[in-house]
Amino acid sequence: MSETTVSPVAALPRVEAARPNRRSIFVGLAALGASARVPAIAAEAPADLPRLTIGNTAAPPISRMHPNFVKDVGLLTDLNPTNQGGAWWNFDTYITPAEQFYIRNEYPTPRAEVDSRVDPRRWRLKIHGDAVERPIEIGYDDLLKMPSRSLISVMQCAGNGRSLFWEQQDMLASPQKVTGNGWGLGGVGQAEWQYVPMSHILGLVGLKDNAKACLFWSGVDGKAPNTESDTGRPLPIEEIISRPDDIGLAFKMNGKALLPDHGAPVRAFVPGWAGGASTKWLTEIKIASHDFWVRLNTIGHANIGPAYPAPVPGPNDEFRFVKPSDIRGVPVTWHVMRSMLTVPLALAKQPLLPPNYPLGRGEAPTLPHGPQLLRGYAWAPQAGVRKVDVRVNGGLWQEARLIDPQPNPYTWRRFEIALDPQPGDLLIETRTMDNRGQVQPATVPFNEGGYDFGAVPRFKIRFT
Ligand SMILES: Nc1nc2c(c(=O)[nH]1)N[C@H]1C(S)=C(S)[C@@H](COP(=O)(O)O)O[C@H]1N2
Ligand SMILES: [Mo]
Repeated sequence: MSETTVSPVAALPRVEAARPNRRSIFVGLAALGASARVPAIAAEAPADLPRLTIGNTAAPPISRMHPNFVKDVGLLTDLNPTNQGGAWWNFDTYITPAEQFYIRNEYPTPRAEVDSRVDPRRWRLKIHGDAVERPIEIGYDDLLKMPSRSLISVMQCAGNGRSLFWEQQDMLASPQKVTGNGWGLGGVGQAEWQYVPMSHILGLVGLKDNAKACLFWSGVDGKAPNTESDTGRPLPIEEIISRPDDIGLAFKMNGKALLPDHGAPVRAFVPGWAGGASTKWLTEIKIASHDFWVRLNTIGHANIGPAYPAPVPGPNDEFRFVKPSDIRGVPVTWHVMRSMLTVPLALAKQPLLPPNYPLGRGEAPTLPHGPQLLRGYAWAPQAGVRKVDVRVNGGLWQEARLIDPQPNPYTWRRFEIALDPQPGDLLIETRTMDNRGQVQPATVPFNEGGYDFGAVPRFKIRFT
């Protein structure tokens, strides 16, 4: 990666002012109850959640506090007790504000008041293993004194877009049954991350020639406060050596100290890779002469299916909370290319709709007919986005206008396309081409966990 340091704020493209506000063309559905305010209650998945709005940013914000998270999750889709999805149809900005940023947890967010291990004054990070010369242990203040960089990057769950395995590829029943969170397309956001690069950390501990893998581990988030966690993710050491200034230990998100829900005080930051590699509430880094097998590269976060032959572990590999027979597929790594329009998906087939999803089952979003701009986002972190094409009802692909520059390949770019639809239903598809000239495919092979849905997404819209 050539450009790794981006000055905060100044680098953020500002394009809003000159263009017509797309928001003004959106109408809320009558049944949305857009102005309803929810009392700040601590119930789990209340059945009577008001639905999220569609593009109506003028509506008063819906507040929703949840016992398993610290921030207000009122603008997020209530997937289940530990996962909150972004409402991508309301995304408008280049950088995703914290209140719109998805949360993907295995367990409730650990809080400093309850668990001192995530209190910045008490936090400790142990860096050790048989492939380092000088094991060290550092505190938060030590980390803040180290040289840091900042990078704008997408953070995305590998399971983002899983809903489309159900909607577009009918993978609902054995032998092609996909299970997991119905993210829609909201398991993604973009932030500016400030981090101490691994180049600095590796210099401190002294990397030995025998180094094979690096495990980022959180000993903190568990089933109950102050218990042991089983969450973390290894990377091949070559991955870090090939971009040691891009991967690091993040302590700020969008210029502010990390929020508890996003890994405070310190999380791993692995731009371009599925979010599972960016271990939150980091407490241990182990660099070893062997590979590691954990939940998030075996049972979870691995592509398991006929198209994905399982790797074979080495004789000295380390297993944490899993066993060799749990290795059944290919661990997810780099994000595949993606694109999306900022309209909600018509979800007809997925097993569970989030209770506050703005549309009923099978319902398509409605927009007034006539001339208008539709907007979306595209990202392809492995090579960067070259262009985005859009087609309507299976017609010719037309190039969309890219709005944002791309300061580094890990960032997304907004795009827009002008349409003048008559009343009626349209099927709109979006397709990213990356800088290698590859485009999103029409379908992707089956995998049990529904990861890496990189196929062309289809958006059904009813113009009235
Ligand atoms: N300790 C810990 N780290 C974690 C997770 C977790 O559950 N526990 N979830 C991972 C996954 S799967 C994703 S997609 C990202 C989500 O980051 P976010 O919640 O800040 O958006 O965190 C990763 N890091
Ligand atoms: Mo994830």
